[in-house]
Amino acid sequence: IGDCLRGRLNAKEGHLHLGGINDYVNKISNADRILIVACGTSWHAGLVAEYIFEEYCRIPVEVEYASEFRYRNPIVGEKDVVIAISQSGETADTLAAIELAKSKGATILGVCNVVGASIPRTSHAGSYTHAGPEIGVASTKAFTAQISVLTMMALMLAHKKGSLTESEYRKLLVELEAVPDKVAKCLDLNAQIEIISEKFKDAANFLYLGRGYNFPVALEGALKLKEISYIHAEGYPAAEMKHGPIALIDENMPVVFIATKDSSYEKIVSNIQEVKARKGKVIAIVTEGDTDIAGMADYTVEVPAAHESLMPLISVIPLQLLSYHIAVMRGCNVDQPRNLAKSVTV
Ligand code: F1P
Repeated sequence: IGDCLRGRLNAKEGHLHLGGINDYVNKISNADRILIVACGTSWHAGLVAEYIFEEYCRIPVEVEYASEFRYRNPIVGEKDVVIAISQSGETADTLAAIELAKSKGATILGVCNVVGASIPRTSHAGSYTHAGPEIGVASTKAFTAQISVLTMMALMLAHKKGSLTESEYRKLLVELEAVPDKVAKCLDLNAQIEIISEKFKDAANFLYLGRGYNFPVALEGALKLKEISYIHAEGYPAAEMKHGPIALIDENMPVVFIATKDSSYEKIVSNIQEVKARKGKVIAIVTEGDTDIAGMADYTVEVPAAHESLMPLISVIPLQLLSYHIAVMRGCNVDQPRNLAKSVTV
C-alpha cells in the first residue's frame, strides 16, 4: 500500500497534506455508514468504491450525487464518514456537499488529484491520487487513479478491521500489483479498437451494459462517449435492460457489453443473447480466451483476466480508447470538448 495511505504526513485541516487514513481507522470501522459524494466520472469511481467497501469492509455505503445531496435536507451525523472524490478538487457541488456534512459533524476524507485544492484543504484526511491533474477536460486517468486509491483504502481498512483475512488481503494486494501490466496490455488493443471505432463512428446512439463491478464501468463508458464525441449514449445495469432500454434495440443500435468472466458472467451472456435476438450490434469487452461470447458478439475485445473487484481498472481502458477514436474520427476536439469545463466551480 502506497505512501499516500501510510499516514506519514500529518493530516491537519486546511493543510496541503491529506495524510492518509491511518488516524481514522477506528472512526471509519465504527462508522454508521460511509457516504460518498462526487460528480461525473468521480461519482462513477464512487460507485465502484461502494461495491469494494461493502464487499471487503462490511460497512454500509451510500453514493450520492453531490449536486443533489447539497440541495436537499440529508440526514448526516457524527458517526458518518464522508468520502469526497474529485479530480480537480474544486467542483462547487462536491465542496458544498462536504461543507454541509462537516457542519453536521461528519468526518470528511478527500480523494483528489490536485494537491492543495479546496476539497483536500477542507477534508480531515484522505489521500491524493498521485496521478497529477488531467491534461484534457474529460477524466480518464483520474477514474483509474481514484479507484486504485479507494481500493487500497478499503483493503487496508478491511485488513485492520479483520473483515479480510491475512491471506485474502495478501492475495488481493498481489492482484492489485499486477494491474499496471494488465492496463499496459489493454493499451496494446489500440489498433483493434480503432478499426471497431471506424464501423460505429456515425451511430446516433449507443447503449453500454454491465453487471456488478462492471456496471459503473458501463456508466463511465457512456459518459466518455457523450463528453468527447457528442454521441448520445446511455449506461445501464444489464439486468435493468428488460425494464425499458430493450425497446430501443434494433439493427442500428450498438450495444457495448462489459462481459468479463466474473460471478455474473452467465447472466450477462444471456443479456447478449437477448440483444442479438433483436438484431442489435454487440461490441463485447471479454476476458482473454473467451470463445463463447466471441461466437455471439459482432466484435470482441479481449482484456487480461483479473480479480472481479479490480476489473474496472482494466475494463474501462478499451472504452476510453473507443470514445477517443470515435471522437477523433468525427473531428471533435478530445482535449477541449464543447460546453465542458475542467472544473465546474459554479
Ligand atoms: C467532475 C466532472 C468530471 C468531468 C468534467 C466535469 O470533476 O464531472 O468528471 O469529466 O470535467 O467535471 P471533478 O470533481 O472530478 O474534478
